[in-house]
Amino acid sequence: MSLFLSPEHVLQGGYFHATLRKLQEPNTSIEPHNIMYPVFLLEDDDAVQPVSSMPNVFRYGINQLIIALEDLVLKGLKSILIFGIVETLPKDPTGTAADAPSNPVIKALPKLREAYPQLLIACDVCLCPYTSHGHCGVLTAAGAIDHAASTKRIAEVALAYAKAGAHVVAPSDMMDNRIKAIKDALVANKLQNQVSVLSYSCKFASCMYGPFRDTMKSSPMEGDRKCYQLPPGSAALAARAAARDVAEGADLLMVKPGLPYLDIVRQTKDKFPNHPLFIYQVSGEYAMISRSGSASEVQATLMETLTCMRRAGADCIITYFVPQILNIISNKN
Ligand code: PB1
Repeated sequence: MSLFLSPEHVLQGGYFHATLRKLQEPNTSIEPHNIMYPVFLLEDDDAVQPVSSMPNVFRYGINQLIIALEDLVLKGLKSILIFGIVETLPKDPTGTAADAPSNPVIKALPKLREAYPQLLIACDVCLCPYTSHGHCGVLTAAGAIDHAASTKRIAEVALAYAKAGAHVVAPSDMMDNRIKAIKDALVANKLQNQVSVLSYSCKFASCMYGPFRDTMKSSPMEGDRKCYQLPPGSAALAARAAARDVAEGADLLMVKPGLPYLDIVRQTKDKFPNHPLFIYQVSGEYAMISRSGSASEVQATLMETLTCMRRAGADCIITYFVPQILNIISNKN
């Protein structure tokens, strides 16, 4: 047996230098267009409220959100995802406030479009922040999801946000066939070439949404969301959900939560390489990383996590860490 390993077994010559390492990590860069900033919008235009369970995350009225976004846009922010929160508007079984003219999202969209013409503005579309029962759809008298009523209602809300100025509507409800209902509504209103549909296609019934539900006051009053969000152990249902949404016309796909579901990210990207794929790094993931150590340790853990998400196939990562990431990118440049 030779004293020397065969040459092809000596790998360190391929990554001893930083530039070589970059060449070994294709498609994992983190640039401003690879991140999307989720923001919470209150009814009170001038309010700013910290989110106790999520350090450095705030709930804003539109006037304060416009101020808060200014520095981030200067640092390169490319896209945001808006979640409306109602405190005075009434909640009811069909989520009437979701597309009421006084809804904070509908009121904010024209102002955001005017303040930041280049910013891509996505709106989460769901009933749970607006329903008295806290579920993401409309319920039957027996308390089950009313499929037809839910998809009709979700499409109505998506169309209202599209008409108010959203570039992207992102239905997070997980109802079957809501993508087709939304696309049909956009086509019927001649908006299909001005508004994109970002489907929360592979969204799991995760226990990592707690901080979000606390700040949104959007937990189900009874039961859970396991009959419409995917079972965490089912890669098969995730594959079928993504195929369903692609067939119904989704422009953009998503896997949510992120880090524990990178196998789903890879399977989705391999199956649908021509659809931009988003990961939602959810509130529970944010809380875990935020508390993972010193500021420098949090930064290192965050960037490693984002690199792994990009390696798994994510094109864009929805993350509450956007301000920190933009600072890291700015400092690098
Ligand atoms: O950061 C997060 O935890 C996001 C939670 C997510 C927002 N799209 C939802 C998950 C849930 O509460 O079930 C909201 C569902 N419409």
